[in-house]
Amino acid sequence: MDFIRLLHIEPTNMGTSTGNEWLTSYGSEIQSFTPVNGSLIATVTATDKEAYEAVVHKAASAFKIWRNWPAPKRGEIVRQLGESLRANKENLGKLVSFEMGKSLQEGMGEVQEMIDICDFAVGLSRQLYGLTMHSERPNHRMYEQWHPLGIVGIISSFNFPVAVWSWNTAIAWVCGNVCIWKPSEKTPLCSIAVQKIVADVFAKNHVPEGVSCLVQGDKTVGEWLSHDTRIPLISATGSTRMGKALNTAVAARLGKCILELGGNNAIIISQHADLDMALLGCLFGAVGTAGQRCTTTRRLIIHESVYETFKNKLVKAYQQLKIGNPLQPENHVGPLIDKTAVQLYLHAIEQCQQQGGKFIVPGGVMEGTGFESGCYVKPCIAEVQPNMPIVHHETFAPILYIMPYKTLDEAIEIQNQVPQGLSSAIMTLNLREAEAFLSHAGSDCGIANVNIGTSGAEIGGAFGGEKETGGGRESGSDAWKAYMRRQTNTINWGTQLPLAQGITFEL
Ligand code: UN1
Repeated sequence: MDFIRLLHIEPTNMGTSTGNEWLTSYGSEIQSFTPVNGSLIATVTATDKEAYEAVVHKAASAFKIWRNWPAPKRGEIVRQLGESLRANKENLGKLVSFEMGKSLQEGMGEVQEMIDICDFAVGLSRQLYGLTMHSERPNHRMYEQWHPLGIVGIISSFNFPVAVWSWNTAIAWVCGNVCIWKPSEKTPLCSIAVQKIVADVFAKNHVPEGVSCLVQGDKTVGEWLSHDTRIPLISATGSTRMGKALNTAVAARLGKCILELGGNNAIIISQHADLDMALLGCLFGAVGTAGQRCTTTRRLIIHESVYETFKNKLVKAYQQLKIGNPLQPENHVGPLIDKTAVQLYLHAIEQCQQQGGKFIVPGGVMEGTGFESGCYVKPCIAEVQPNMPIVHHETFAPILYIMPYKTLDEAIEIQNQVPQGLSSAIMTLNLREAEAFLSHAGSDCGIANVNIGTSGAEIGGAFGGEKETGGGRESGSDAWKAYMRRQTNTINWGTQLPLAQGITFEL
C-alpha cells in the first residue's frame, strides 16, 4: 500500500488537528475497515470534549487574523493547495478508492473535483461582488459588501470523503472564514491525508493555526457543532434524517445551515430519446459508485412505446457489468461501504417485492474469492408502480426502479412525486419536451438535465436540491454568498442630514 506511505499517514493516528498541530484526545476508537477486502486499515481516536474546545478556541482566534488577509491572498493559498492536490492526485485517489470502495477512476475524479473547486475559488477570491444602488437622498451613496461569517462547520459524508469538504472549504476560505471539518466516521483516513496536505501548504505560507481544523467522531461530535453558538454556519451532507435533526438544532439558535441531503433522482426516457445515449447515462447514473451518490439514478420513467426496447437494452447492459475490486480498472462496480449498507440493500429488495415490484435483474450479495468483505452486491432492476412506498425512499445502493408512462405531464408528475428534489433528467431530442421539463411546471429539482444523466454534476454550477434534499447550494455559481454575511452601507458625503421616506425631524 504505497499510497498510504506516500501520503505520510500512519494506520494509527490522532485524528484531531488545527493545522500542523495534532491534538491528544481520549475519545473512543474509530476503526476504519476497507470494504474492498474487509481489512482494518486505520484506528483513529475520536475527538473528546476537551480537544473539541481547544479546536474551537484555536479556530476563533485564527479567524481574527485570517479575515484581515486580503481575499486574493487567501486565494493564493487555495491555488497552492490545488497544486499540491495535483501532485498527490494519484495517491489520494487510491486512498479514496481503498477506504470508501469507489472505483479508482472515480477516486481520481473526486480529487479532480477538489482541484477544480480550488481553481474556481482562486478566481472567486478576486470577485465576491456586492451591488451598489442609488440612494433616494442627495449626496448619499448606498452599496452592499460581503463579510466572512467566522467559523464554518463542515459535516461530510462517506460517499465523497474528500470532495464534499473541498467544495465547502475552498469557498469558505476565500470568503475569509475558518473551517472545522467533521468527516464521516466511515472514512477518517482520507480526512487525515487531506489535512496533512493542507498543513504543508499552510506552514509554507504562515497561515495561522486554526484556519483548517479537523475533528473526528460520530453524531455526538456533530451535535457539539450544531449546538455551538460560536459556529454561525454548518454545512452538512448526508441523510435526510441527519439533516432534519441538525437543522432543528441549528435553527433553535438561529444559526445558518447549508444542507445537501438525500436524492431520489429520476431520468425520463421519452419516445424521442436517442436510446443508446440514454442507456449510457442511465447505466452510469445507476451503478456508478455502486449506487452511493446523492445524485445516483434511482428511477427510470420510460415512455410506453419504447419501454420494452429500452428495458431489454438495459438488461443486456447489466449482464455485462463486472463487479469486483474497485482498484482494478476492468471492474465497473465496487463494494458498498459496509455490511450495514448491505442489509439496507437487502431490506429494500424485500420491501420492493412485498409491495409488488418485479425484479427483471435480480439482486444479491456476491460470494467467493475476491468478495470476502461481504460488501459486494449485484446492481438490480425492478419494475414497479410509481406510488409504491419503497420507490419514494432513498436506498443508498444500486437498485433501479423502472416504470412506464403515457404522457409527458404524467412523467413529470411521477418524477416530482417523491419527497426528495436533488437531480433529474430527460432524454429527448424534442425541443418542446425538453423545454417543458425545464419550465416552471417541469422538474422540481435543484438540478435538471437534458440528454445527460442525473449524476456527475460539475463544480461550476450551484449543487444542491429542494424539498427533503435540504435546499442548500454548494460549489459554484453564487453559492459563496451563503458563506458570508451581507452588509448594506449608506454613506452621507453631504453637509445635510436628510432622512429617508421624506421624514423631517426638527428641534
Ligand atoms: C454526492 O453524491 O453527494 O454529481 C455528490 C455528482 C458529483 C457529486 C455527488 N459531482 O455525482
